[in-house]
Amino acid sequence: MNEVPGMETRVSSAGREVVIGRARPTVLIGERINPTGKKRLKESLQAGQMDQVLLEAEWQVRAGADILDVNVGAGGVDEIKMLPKVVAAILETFDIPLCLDSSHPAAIEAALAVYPGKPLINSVSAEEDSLESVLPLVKRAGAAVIGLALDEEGISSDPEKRLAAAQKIVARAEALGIPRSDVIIDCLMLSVAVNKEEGLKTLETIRLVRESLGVNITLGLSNISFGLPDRERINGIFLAAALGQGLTCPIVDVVKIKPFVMAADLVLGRDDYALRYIDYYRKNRKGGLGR
Ligand code: THG
Repeated sequence: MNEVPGMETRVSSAGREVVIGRARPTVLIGERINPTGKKRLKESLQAGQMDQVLLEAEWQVRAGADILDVNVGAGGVDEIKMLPKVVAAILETFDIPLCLDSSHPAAIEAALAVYPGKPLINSVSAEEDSLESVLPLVKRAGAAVIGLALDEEGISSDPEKRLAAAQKIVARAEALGIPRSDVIIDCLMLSVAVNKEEGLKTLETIRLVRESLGVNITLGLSNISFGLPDRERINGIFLAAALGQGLTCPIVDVVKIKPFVMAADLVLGRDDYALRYIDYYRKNRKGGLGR
């Protein structure tokens, strides 16, 4: 009815462009280059070695990741030194757009200096400090950015307040000359083990952001199942609901979630004559999809 039209976000590496938009196949941002909960990756980063990073990158690329999130945050790791080093090592081997994930703007700035294309920056929030430190970097680099729908008061349990935070980020980006199409909103996801309403709140936030801003939308999907058994099933089921509402580029474990995405794109009208689904099935048929 009064919904604003959806828009497309383009990100790139040296030789590959990825386009994110609601009329297109779901874009998967691979989450595994992140030392949280991964002892070997953490130890290798602390030692300045790239072998584990490249192994995680290879798995995700082979599983069908479109973009790789790169986060090197861990005790004993100097992010300003390591983020550019890891970014350069990945891009030497894989021609795939990256999502530069750090809570330190200085680390993002250092990584931007070695990045050859148009990356995604993860992230800015509606907090004044964050807007002032991150958006100028996004503008100068001509990058795209993930905006977290939270402000000084944290993650609101009210979807309208999350929308207000998203609106603030978009307005401040546009005021600096960053096009709205280069802002991707993270509608935020908390565990349903803590509060049964979390899934519904996130779905309502996605609807509000889609209708009022038209921008692309991401989520750290696996947060929904934190603390629960059989997380893959929960993540896959919620993913379908969120994609139906307007999610376009979730941050996920691509190896585990890809089969669900192929099926979701098929049933949500993003797969002409089921060609992508059938092609994926043929290439992975040993024991069925994803096994
Ligand atoms: N929004 C945005 N960026 C984000 C998040 C988000 N970046 C970080 C995170 N959330 C997404 N990345 C991860 C990375 C790892 C895991 C979850 C999300 C993870 N690790 C396993 C664990 O903790 O149990 C352990 C390692 C393993 O996979 O074996 O789940 O929400 N914008």
